[in-house]
Amino acid sequence: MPTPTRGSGTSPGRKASACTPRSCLSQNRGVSASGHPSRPAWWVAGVVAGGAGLAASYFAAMVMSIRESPVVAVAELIIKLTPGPIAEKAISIVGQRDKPLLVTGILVGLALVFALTGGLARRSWWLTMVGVGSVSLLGGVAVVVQHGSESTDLIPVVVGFVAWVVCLSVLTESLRSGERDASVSGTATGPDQPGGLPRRGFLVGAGLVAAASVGVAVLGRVIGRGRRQVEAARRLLRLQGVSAPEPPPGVSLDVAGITSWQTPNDDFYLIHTVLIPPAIDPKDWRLRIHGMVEREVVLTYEDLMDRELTEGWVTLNCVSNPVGGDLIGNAWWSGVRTADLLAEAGVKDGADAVLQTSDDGWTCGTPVAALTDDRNAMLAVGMNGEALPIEHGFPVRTLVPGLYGFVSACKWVVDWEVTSFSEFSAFWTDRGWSEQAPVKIASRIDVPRDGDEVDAGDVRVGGMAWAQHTGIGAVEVSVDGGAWQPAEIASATNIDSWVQWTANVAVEKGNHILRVRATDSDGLVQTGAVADVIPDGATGWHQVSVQVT
Ligand SMILES: Nc1nc2c(c(=O)[nH]1)N[C@H]1C(S)=C(S)[C@@H](COP(=O)(O)O)O[C@H]1N2
Ligand SMILES: [Mo]
Repeated sequence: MPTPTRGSGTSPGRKASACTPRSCLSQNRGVSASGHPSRPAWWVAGVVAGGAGLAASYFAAMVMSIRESPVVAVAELIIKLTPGPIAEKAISIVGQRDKPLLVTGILVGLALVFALTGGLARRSWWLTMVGVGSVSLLGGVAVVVQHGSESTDLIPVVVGFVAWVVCLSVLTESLRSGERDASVSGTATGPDQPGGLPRRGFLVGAGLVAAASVGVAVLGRVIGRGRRQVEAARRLLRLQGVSAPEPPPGVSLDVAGITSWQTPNDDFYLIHTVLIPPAIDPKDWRLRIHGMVEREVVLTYEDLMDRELTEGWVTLNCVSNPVGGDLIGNAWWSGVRTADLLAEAGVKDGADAVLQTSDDGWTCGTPVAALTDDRNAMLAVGMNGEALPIEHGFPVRTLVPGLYGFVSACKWVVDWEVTSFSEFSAFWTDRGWSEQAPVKIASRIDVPRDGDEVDAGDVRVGGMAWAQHTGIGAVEVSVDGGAWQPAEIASATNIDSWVQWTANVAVEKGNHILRVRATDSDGLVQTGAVADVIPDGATGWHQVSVQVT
């Protein structure tokens, strides 16, 4: 971080902070005569750095599909705070262009503020940060008071703030070192001296930052527009046949702090390799089923929706979920059975795999057997009663109960090549993961949490367990490696969803280790042997340590 500099000869601090923008400028101008001809360069640094902050916040807002940039939030706040008569007067003067004019006015005002912070940075970095912080805070407040805002809407403001500070720090540092050189040599070879290296360095730096800002803003605009259109198309969809039931009775135990049985879409874990999820309009979506088939099939979204939908509660697991981890969620999914689609295409003898490709180029290989047996493998269009969220694969993704996501749950799926495992290698298998990967039996303690302090006596322990596509038969807990004690398990409505479990265990004062293990409905007991997530899923018993007082 740059440190406050001398330079003007006046001490920074109270005096500078007390001046109005106008007097600041004139003070600066006065000082300018005393041998520091670089003032405009500092203003330029301020404007370029502030512009970078704006561009970064706009980009973040577009990528996150937040309706608008913080600047628009400020404009809306101003509109809201403007007394009616004044607003009417303004509108009668400028007419329909009131909003673009307001935004332009804010941008011009911001440019002045940016220039000021650049000038201020020369005298006091501390004061500069107060200025930058106040402006960012104003943006944050405007975002928060917007109707229906969420806390994540603040991310673009934070991104903009950081970009602003970083760029201002870098650009002013190059000016500062120029002034330092000048004062050391006692001659006027400051940043504005022709041929002076700091000056050229500064100009190149400022030019690069400005160009990058424009690039980032344009990219944000392109992404934002595509996403907005698809978001709009998604909102307008009325999915015939997609229902949104409540969780079945009995699946939820009354244990404080236990994970909810149904995972809301907003809380559902996200794993994908692309930075920016594809935005696909349903009317542009196609799935081509080809390869070792009797007849090639090309499906449109309408074709899919014309079919009978299958629905069900299914838990989706990530193979990268460590023991006790939370890369897992349970939702109500709606879609078309993959078995029906593959029957239509007619899988030829010898084909044992479907190579699935996403619109983003990601691939996975899924056994034909899992896509055609009696499990409800589906091309999903609905998640918890609404159209798939864009991040979860809108408009269509694959979902195969019992297989980890990396070998089955292709999001934004557009291509199915029916083939054989010996013929290809998919994205994660190229990176050391297994070709085939059924979900392993596992269990997790949610409460108490690792490191919690609990009262001596009976401690209520609870968590989740899953043995996908086999079903959970029993869950047991053990204290300090002692005998396994049976836990109560909630009613399991199906074999593809996780279950909640709970147990009361007696503990005495001191430090204790609680462990859990599950048994599936075939009698297979979860192994305590510890294995890493690579290549086909972690194993081992989850444990927490508690302090009993
Ligand atoms: N296109 C695409 N699909 C993908 C992935 C991906 O990286 N790209 N990741 C997979 C993995 S590893 C998992 S665990 C699941 C996660 O699905 P979710 O993000 O909807 O929870 O999606 C699968 N589908
Ligand atoms: Mo995953």
